[in-house]
Amino acid sequence: MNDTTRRAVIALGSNLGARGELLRDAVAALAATPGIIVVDASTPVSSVALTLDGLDETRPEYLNAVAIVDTVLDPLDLLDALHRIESEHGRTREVRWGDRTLDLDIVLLGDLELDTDRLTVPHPRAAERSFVLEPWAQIDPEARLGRQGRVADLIARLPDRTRPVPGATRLFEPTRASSGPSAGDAAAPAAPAAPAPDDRRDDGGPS
Ligand code: A4P
Ligand code: MG
Repeated sequence: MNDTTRRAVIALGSNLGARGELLRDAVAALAATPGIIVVDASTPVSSVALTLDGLDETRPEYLNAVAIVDTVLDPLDLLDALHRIESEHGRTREVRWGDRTLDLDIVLLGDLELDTDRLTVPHPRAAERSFVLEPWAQIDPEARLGRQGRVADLIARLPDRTRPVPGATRLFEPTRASSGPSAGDAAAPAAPAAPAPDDRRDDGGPS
């Protein structure tokens, strides 16, 4: 931990298991992690699986979402926290870009620019991914991806779109204390939103 609070953007993805529940639990796990305060989180969207061979409609569809957090964790400690949450939610690693119960990526970490063996921020592939940019713009229409510019402009250049999930709800409801444009008070965590009764299902909402 350090004295600097940074605002981070975390991308969540799941295409195996109880996807909607896994994403909601992951946001709750972020909120329960010392040194992390969840500020906001999007509603899950549906996206075709992107594999190393391209978009693959024969693979299970993903639910993707984005969470905005404030954190005093050092970058690698934040990455370790995300890996711990992934492991606790059944994540295994057999194939790169393979099917997974839970993937948590750091899209942006304040204005840090890092390119190390373990961590690259801003995330090097985020600008090409509607499944990252669209849920992000949903909760922060003015968002910027570092030097790559406005998220809304990046979305406009992409060929594909995510799809809304009928009946899905936000993974976290911001409180007045936790919302706002700057990194907040790390001593005052906000509680994750209680799930809607019909939202704790495999797909994040009715089909
Ligand atoms: N790593 C480096 N930088 C970061 C970062 N900013 N955030 C390292 C998180 N991790 C970062 O990741 C491999 C290693 O990347 C980590 O150990 C960490 O040290 P991983 O999660 O083990 O494996 P991965 O996710 O298969 O690899 P990669 O290259 O990170 O994949 P991506 O780019 O995250 O893509 N299709 C849809 N529709 N929706 C998705 O969410 N996700 C992926 C994964 C592929 N296709 C998808 C989706
Ligand atoms: Mg990952």
